[in-house]
Amino acid sequence: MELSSLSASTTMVPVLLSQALASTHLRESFDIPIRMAFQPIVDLRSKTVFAYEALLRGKHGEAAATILRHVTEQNRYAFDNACRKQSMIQASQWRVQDGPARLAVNVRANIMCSPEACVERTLDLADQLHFPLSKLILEITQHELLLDYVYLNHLVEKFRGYGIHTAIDDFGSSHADLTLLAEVETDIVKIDMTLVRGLNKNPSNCLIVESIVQQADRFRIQVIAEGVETKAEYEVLSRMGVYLMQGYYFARPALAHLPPWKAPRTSWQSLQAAPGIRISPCHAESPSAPLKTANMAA
Ligand SMILES: [Ca+2]
Repeated sequence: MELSSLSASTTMVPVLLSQALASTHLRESFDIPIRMAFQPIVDLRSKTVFAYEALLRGKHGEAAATILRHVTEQNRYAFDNACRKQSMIQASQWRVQDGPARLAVNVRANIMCSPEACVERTLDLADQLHFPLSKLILEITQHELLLDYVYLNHLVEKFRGYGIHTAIDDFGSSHADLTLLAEVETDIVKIDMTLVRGLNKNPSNCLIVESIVQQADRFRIQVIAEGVETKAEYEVLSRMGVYLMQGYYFARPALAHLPPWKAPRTSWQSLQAAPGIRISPCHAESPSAPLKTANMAA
């Protein structure tokens, strides 16, 4: 593919990119064996799996940290490629591409790892593995997005042109800058588990999440809530109109197969406010009380 057009909007990134590609160190391979655990992101509206996120593990299921400690600036690019390749291999083995669900892959590429090369390499890998591009979601962490919004929008558009979806990952894990949703037009935003966990008992976090949901809705960005572990969290998020969720409440990650998930007894639809009623889901004591903020349910 033609990469030169991607770099036209900035100068800093291409310079560093050319330096990076010139470095022989970045051609190192990543030799530590890895596997991926898959965790479903569920669609509570349709009771289907929206996507499976591939989560890094060691060969025998060791935690991601045991692998990440071997990642250096020199092998980071090879590591990132190895993760995407392994994710697509396992997804192909489990025939993800034959069903409605997508494959969500984390992109850890930082400025030295060339987001442009990430596009090219992802296309090559998908081609080699016959994995349909329309089935891919690339999750890019908020930290990576701080590089250059204009430049990254070019990348997002490039991916979109190939039918690949993109998501802002871990949104709110550091500085939840709502303008980011307007600046970088990804298809999806994933709200970080640090905001989601216990939000039914934390009015501040609840209101932050509600603001993110409202802002995303304005820009027609889909919202995924990460780290949902309890019925109460599920219910508050549902009342906000969030219908894509991921977390132990639905299914834990699995290494050897695509894990099944269990729909909650209380349906998502039953948690929606009646048309015309404005309620705030952030009132833990009296969730049905009339409120200050609008319910985001469509
Ligand atoms: Ca992720």
